[in-house]
Amino acid sequence: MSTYQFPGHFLWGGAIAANQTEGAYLEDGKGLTLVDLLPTGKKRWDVMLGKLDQFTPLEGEFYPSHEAIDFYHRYKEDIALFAEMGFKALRVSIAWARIFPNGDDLVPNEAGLQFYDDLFNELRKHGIEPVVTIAHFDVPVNLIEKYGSWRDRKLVGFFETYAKTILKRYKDKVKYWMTFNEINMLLHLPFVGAGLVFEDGEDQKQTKYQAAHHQLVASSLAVKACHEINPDAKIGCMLAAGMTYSYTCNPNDVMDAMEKDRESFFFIDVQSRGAYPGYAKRFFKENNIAIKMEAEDEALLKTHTVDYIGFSYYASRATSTDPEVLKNQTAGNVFGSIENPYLEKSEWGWTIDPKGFRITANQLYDRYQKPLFVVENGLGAIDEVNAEGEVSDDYRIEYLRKHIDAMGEAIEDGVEIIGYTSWGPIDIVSASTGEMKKRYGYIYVDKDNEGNGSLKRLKKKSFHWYKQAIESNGQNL
Ligand code: BGP
Repeated sequence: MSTYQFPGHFLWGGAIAANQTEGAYLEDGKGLTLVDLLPTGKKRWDVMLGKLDQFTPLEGEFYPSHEAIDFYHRYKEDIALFAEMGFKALRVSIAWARIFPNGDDLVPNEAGLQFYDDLFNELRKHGIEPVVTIAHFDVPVNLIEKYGSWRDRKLVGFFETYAKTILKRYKDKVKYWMTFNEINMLLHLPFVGAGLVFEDGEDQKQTKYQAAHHQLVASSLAVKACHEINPDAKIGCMLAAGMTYSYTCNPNDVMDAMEKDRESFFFIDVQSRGAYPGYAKRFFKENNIAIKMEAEDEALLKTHTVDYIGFSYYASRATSTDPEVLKNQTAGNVFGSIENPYLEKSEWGWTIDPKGFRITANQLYDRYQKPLFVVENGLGAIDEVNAEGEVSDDYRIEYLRKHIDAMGEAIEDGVEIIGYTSWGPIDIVSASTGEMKKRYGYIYVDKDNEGNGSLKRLKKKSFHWYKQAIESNGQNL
């Protein structure tokens, strides 16, 4: 029997992103974003790593974001299902290119603005709080082609205009905001995180950290604007979290694990504490990285820090400095990791580690002393519709039960957590693979990897389980 208690106004719900869900990729004036250029398969990875400089869509290739699950036209039906589960919150993202199709337009696209008005109205009608990510992996293509994306300081201004536009427009409808989804992803998937495509021989580290600086400044400008526009609103950062274990108690391994975690904390240290940490300055010096700043940047970062720490947690990582141990790399992870013999893995090689979730939450709270918001967590798995037309996803229930329990334990440890929006409450396109077969949902969507299917929605077994978890405020798991 658990001893923990979730807070009374805990924001239970789910999280989706525009580019993985909406489809309608050129409808009502929307411009192309980088995700619209990501096909399925191996080429997707090449582009995501910024390896290709030619990313024109090719005839015959399948681009999953183009239709996704057609949420753009079906959101009412989907929101009704979320409401039936008792959702208190839905995390969505706004597609930058629905609002500014080219990213550098002088006036916003009214049809795009109207879509999100309608979406937020629908959520409010069901008593569901929208939690909105301003940028979730979808830089407008024009900004990549014309400016080289976030490597150019001009992106800060374009982003600020976009952020101010939506912060103003939805100020009476949205109370919770987030700036950049998984901001640390910029280091691992530079095209997805920041639209970066590298020239041959380019100093990639220099470019990435300069782009990171631009995003950090842009993020603090959004925080500033948010607080000015609506002093009651809360705006957070968003980290792809997951702690790194040291493989042994050898201090070299422990140091290595600390440094790996700091690659990610670096971003949040700036967004939450308001300054570049000493270890980052040392890293820049040792790697000949020179960040170009403008006079007001440091003051801006210092003054406009985030209100809460949003993070995703799927898996933990492990590291070693022993070349023999390093040979045992796990496949399928965006973050490099060696095999952890104590943990099971998902079909995509992601470790299943609920205790790591509790440790991660404690780590983040110890470090930042700000409310945490778990804005992604879940199990990507292959689901089968059985002969009775049902999906018995007990493995998913098992994963979520253990993770929600671990979150309860973290709360009992004294960690302040304001909400939990599990990833992909309805099946959507996978970000890393572009596949439909990697499913996270409580609601099944009839669509396959090649884009075939009726798009019909079907409640899985986990639908009823999550409903009861929410109803009991996390007591009945
Ligand atoms: C995070 C992203 C999401 C997402 C999730 C699951 O990195 O913020 O956009 O999709 O991971 O990843 P995947 O879809 O690759 O399984």
